[in-house]
Amino acid sequence: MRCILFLSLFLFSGLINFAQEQCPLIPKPLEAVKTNEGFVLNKYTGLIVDVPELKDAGTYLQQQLLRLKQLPVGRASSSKNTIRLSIKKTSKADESYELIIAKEGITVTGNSLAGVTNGVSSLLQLIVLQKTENGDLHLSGWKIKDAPAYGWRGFMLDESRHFMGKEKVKQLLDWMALYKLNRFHWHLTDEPGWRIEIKRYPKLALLGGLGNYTNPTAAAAYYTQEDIEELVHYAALRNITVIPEIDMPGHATAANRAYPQYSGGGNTQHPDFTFDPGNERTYGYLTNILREVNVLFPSGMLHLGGDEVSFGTDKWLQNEGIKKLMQQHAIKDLKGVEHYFMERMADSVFSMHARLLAWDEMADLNLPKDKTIIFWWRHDKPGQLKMALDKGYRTVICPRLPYYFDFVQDSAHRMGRKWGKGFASLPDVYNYKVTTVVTDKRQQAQVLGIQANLWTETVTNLNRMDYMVFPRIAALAEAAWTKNELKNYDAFTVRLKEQLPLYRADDIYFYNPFNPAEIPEPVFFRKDTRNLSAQEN
Ligand code: TNX
Repeated sequence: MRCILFLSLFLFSGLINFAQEQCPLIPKPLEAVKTNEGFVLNKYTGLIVDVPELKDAGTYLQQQLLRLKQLPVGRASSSKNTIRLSIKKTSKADESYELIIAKEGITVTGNSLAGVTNGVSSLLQLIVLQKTENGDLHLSGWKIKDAPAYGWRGFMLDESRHFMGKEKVKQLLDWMALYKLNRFHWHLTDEPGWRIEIKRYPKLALLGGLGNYTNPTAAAAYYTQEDIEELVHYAALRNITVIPEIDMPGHATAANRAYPQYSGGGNTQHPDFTFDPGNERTYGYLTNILREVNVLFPSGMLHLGGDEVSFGTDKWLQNEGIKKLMQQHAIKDLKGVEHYFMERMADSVFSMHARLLAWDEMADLNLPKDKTIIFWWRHDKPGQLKMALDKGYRTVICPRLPYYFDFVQDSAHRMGRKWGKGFASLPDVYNYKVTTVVTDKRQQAQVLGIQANLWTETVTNLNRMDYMVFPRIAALAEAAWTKNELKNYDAFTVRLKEQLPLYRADDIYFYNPFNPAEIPEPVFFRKDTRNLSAQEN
């Protein structure tokens, strides 16, 4: 009995120790050793950026220190009391970094701008977790060596169903960066609304931008090309690549409202759902649109959707143009027409020297595997993932369960999707292992990474968006960044608890997994007062 008591006491104190000593960062780093010499950060601290190549990482750090902590850190000339950003060797794709916080100063070293930016994000997270006392921020000493498990750590936002707006997107990008998520997939077109200005076809935004999923008469909402430039730059400073999605040939209703001459029709449930693959002009029209999009998004990646086309192909069989096309090219069925369409559009994408990204339906085609990336979303169709990998495509893993964030995260929740009884709980998001769906080692190397998708049919306002995103975004980040062997859900929740005050301070209306019954006060998003020091006021 005594022995058991001692043993449990021992284990318990071990647990406390562990809770105190674990590095508070999310996602958990590869290696983090605490030292007993910390650093005092204040307005006298200076920033040294070793090479011009790291200028953006320096700007990101300075702007965030000012915004999050009201700490104006200027460029330094001497090397005392400084944060130094430096590069060891140049290797663009290498996202690893080293962060050392010691008494004499802080250093962030990487092999690329991306790596150093990741290190800056880790430093910022350690900083925002600390309170400022009389203008001083006491940081513990750390030696952190870190590298991601996956190069693709994505988040998708659907702004067609409901438009969230520039400031909310910036906030999302801030959190993505703090958690080292590096791909923002922007679903900008769908049935209810077209959300991107195209200069050659102004009605796309002006007419196509009208309405949303719950209110067809809502005022037009869309991003101007200037907005897009601003957000792409904002993301780039944070090591986030933005990938636009212009969905085709289905989910095209909003576009067809603006330019009905390119509509291929639909049915009563999904009117004007598709573009018209039987009209030769459709290809020129869509290519012109993509040319503008491709310039606005320097990622060199164009996501063309390609999902759920059969939802609205009813009218295709009566379409003279399509009949002719089928005859000319000996196409047997409507699937064949869909594939013909996508192959034509793929040629357009490749002519712009961009890569083609598409949902897993498109794995049925034989597109060039070095220029195509497939997004596996149908968790109930593992065969489709296998086919994509067997064909040699590089693949992003984003199965509905658990990576569709429009699914509820608690069985008691009603607003949001479920799959039978299935939903997307925080532990499911955290514990997901790609290796359970991709067992072959060589094929594992074709997996670029993982991504969560927020579809917004039920996300009618900014509070709802927060509720679906937070804190699952933190679990996603750790699933994408941290090696499976190092992940541990219980240890994660200890660190997650420390993040909740930060969410509160940033006016985020989040789901509290520690107190699921808690209904947060509705918050009014205040873009002008966003900072993470509110808890200190
Ligand atoms: C499927 S995922 C869709 C979306 C919906 C989503 C809702 C995909 C490629 N298509 O159009 O918004 O389900 O969960």
